[in-house]
Amino acid sequence: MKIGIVCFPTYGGSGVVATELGKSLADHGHEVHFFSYDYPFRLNVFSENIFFHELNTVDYPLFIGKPYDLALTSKIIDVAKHEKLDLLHVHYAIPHSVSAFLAKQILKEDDYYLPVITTLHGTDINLIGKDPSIQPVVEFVLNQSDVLTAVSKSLMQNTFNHFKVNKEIQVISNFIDFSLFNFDQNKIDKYRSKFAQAEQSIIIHVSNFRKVKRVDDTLKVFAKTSKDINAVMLMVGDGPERQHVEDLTRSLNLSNVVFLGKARSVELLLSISDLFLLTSSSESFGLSALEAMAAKTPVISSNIGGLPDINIHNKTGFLCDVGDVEGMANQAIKLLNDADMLDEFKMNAFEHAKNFSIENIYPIYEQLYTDLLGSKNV
Ligand code: GMT
Repeated sequence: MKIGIVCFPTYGGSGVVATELGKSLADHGHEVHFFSYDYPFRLNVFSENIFFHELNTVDYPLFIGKPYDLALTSKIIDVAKHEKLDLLHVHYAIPHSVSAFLAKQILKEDDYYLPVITTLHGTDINLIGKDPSIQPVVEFVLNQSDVLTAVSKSLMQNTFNHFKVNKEIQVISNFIDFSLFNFDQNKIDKYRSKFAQAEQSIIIHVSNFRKVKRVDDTLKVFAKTSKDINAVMLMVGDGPERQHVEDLTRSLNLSNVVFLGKARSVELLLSISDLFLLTSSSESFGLSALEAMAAKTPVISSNIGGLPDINIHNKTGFLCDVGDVEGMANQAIKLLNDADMLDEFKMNAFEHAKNFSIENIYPIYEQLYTDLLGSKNV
């Protein structure tokens, strides 16, 4: 098959999932064309089956910003026609499914039929998508997409709650490529010693530092935990809240917090850690928590969205109410104070994460494409 994939190139779950799926498709012999405004950061392989199409956005004094969605539409039309794409898979509804719909309509004028799959990821539905300024457009294009998928049951349910969607939404979980987590113990020990002494625990948080992640709660959980536990906190990622959280770290006089920014070696950083914290107010899936578990790191997280499907309470970690800093800190102290329990949770986390391996999820997407191309409705 010749497959177009539209995604954001940045340090976020939807871009990771789209890129890893594209890499797997290429490994299975499909031709994959990525569309994005920059080179996707996880597209770090060479394959004769992978092509990247960067958008050419125009700057013009009358516009507020650059018309990204129009540039994307035009690029899809051009590549679909010349490369003869069989289908287009867009990740994150806004504005990608709008551009996909427009491109599909324009291509129809030339009797070219381009089936579209939209994968819903999170804030495209739960936050920005339901804003009245764009809600009707999002609702319309969701219904126009040939296939809709969501990364969790919770996101599927929220989509039906917020939008009048008149078609099925297939739930396909996010996945993990376990080969990225294959470090030998020497490497882990060596890397760990760069951040912590032997007697110290490492607690980690990875996100894009947006308000929805409630990173100040993460820091407050660490502040309380570190009163009882000798620990270091690694803050990985960057985003709008980072400065505020760094300021809070200083005002709380926390010297053992390290901000690493958009580190490339996230899998290794997760592998040297003892505990992952994710205090978000909304999380449709929580890929970062699943990645932590794939690295044998238990998770203390909020109990919202898709997180309870990944983080099994009292087994792979603990779930607490959003904002329950005290509860999360108490669970962290309990876990980090009990070496046997910690070892057991590490193995439980790893075992549960295996249910989400790419080998389990990839065939579902491939089948979806095959069924779509075989269906009469396209
Ligand atoms: O929707 C977002 O906030 C961005 C998106 C991303 O690109 O990182 O995150 C969402 O999609 C991820 C991949 O499917 C999920 O793991 C995240 O839980 C989800 N984020 C939220 O729901 C806040």
